[in-house]
Amino acid sequence: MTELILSLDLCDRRQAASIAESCAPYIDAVKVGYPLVLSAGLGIVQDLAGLGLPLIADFKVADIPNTNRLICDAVFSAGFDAVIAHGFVGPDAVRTCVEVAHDRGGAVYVVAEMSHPGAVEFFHGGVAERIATLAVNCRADGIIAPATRPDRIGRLREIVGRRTIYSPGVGTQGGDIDTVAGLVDGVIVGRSIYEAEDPAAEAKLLSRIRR
Ligand code: O7E
Repeated sequence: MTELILSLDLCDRRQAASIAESCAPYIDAVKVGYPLVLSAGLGIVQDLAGLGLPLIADFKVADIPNTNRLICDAVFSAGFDAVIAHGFVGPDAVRTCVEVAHDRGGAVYVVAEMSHPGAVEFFHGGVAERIATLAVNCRADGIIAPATRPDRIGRLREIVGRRTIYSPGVGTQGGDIDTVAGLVDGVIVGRSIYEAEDPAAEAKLLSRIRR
């Protein structure tokens, strides 16, 4: 089954909670990042806890090991179930995230390659492959790979094997959900759902990938 993950990039606490609640029957997890936490505060985690869905902290953690440890400790203390980290910071920094997450019963997903056009500037030419290898070596739970470039997902899958691949970039960024769903473990969708006239109806429509 391919998971459908709602990217809740809203800046209003009540609207975010209400959209997440209406979409909950059709989704498998909620991804919360800087836009929502910086606008609404960490209390949003408690608002969303009642949904009974895994909450993924998309803070793209990218610092020295000690700072990564402090960030990840705070993430799991706040009630998140998983954290997204950058891999370009190197194995010691990623391993620290993995240690904290696994100690707390959580998961770490490492960004191997990003979905926007400019990502090719640095991620191509072997870097994404090296980050995916690093994610495996550091025992991360999975990677993030771009729905906008399905061929790249295939290449990164060769490296990570059965580890989880979550993929953002469908809909508004141009990726095709049906093409990508067969290649990954979960598809991350933001604006196509939360900007729809009826977010729950759109989530229900996209939830066909869960079959
Ligand atoms: O384009 P949308 O509205 O469907 O939102 C996509 C979300 O995925 C948004 O939060 C964005 O920050 C995130 N994202 C990408 O779009 N591309 C990437 O390469 C990586 C991410 C991301 O979430 O990384 C961690 C999962």
